[in-house]
Amino acid sequence: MNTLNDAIEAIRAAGRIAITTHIRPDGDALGATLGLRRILSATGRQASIVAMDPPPLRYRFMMREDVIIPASETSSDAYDLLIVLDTGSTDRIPASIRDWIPRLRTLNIDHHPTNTRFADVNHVDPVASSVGEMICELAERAGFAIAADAAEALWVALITDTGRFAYSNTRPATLQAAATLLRTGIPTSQIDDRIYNTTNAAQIRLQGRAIEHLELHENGRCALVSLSREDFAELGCTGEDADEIVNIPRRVMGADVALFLYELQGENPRETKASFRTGELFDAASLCRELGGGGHARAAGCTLPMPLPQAREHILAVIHNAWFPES
Ligand SMILES: [Mn+2]
Repeated sequence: MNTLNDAIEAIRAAGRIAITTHIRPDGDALGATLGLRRILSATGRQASIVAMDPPPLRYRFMMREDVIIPASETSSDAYDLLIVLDTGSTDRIPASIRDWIPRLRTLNIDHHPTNTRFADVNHVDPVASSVGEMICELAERAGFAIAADAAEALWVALITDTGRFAYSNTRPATLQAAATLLRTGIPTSQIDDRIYNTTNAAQIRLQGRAIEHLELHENGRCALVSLSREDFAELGCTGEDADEIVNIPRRVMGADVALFLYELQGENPRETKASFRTGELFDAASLCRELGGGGHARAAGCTLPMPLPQAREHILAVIHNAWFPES
């Protein structure tokens, strides 16, 4: 039961620690990774970020003296412990270090209910808002200080995974962690501007294209937007420009299933990524797990090995059968 103490023990027993997170890292993955690296370095441990994908542009300001060591420049022998953050299964670990898992002692700190417990020590807390929140709790329990540089990274983890403390995963412990971070004097308003108020014209045009493609299904209870590979190419956009778009169908009143479908760049044959946001009635994580993906009850996703039109038909049929069989 007390996996937090097990996690602290694993960290205490290690002198040379590698930290990584899931591919295509989001705000929580980056914030937790940078935050934990800074906390552990301040305790005198050797802590390195290994094989992490580079941060998307909007999060690049978070990088300070942090160095991402590519797998080609190191090996599993250089560490006593690999900490994998915000990652529910091994297929989400960067491919270049996936084979480190059996070779090295591993600690997984995660909050996905779909977590497969792939590590030696698994500290998994599905009710935690974010791994950032879990790192705050760990630092406090272990007596590790959280300085302002770590607090800034963990703040990003908290606000991005909770929709700035608006989603139902925000709990009293989330705001207590937030209070701990605020006491270090971090510039929260500047951080907010860096992440949320940096849209460019191409991203706004991409949102416009998605809005044009809005569809309603199941008597308005399922709202869907989609973007094809051609939409991205015409507007000069990449998948990175699309990370807020699932919030567009979420805003439709009466839609308790919001869905964003888009074709990934450069994948041949074409693949379609699906992002789900659901209300309390529908468990997006279990539906996405059946489709080969995973995530959280209210926010989950999967990738289907087919072009957008087929993926759209398939997912709408799966949603209908699972959630609206009567209608
Ligand atoms: Mn997360």
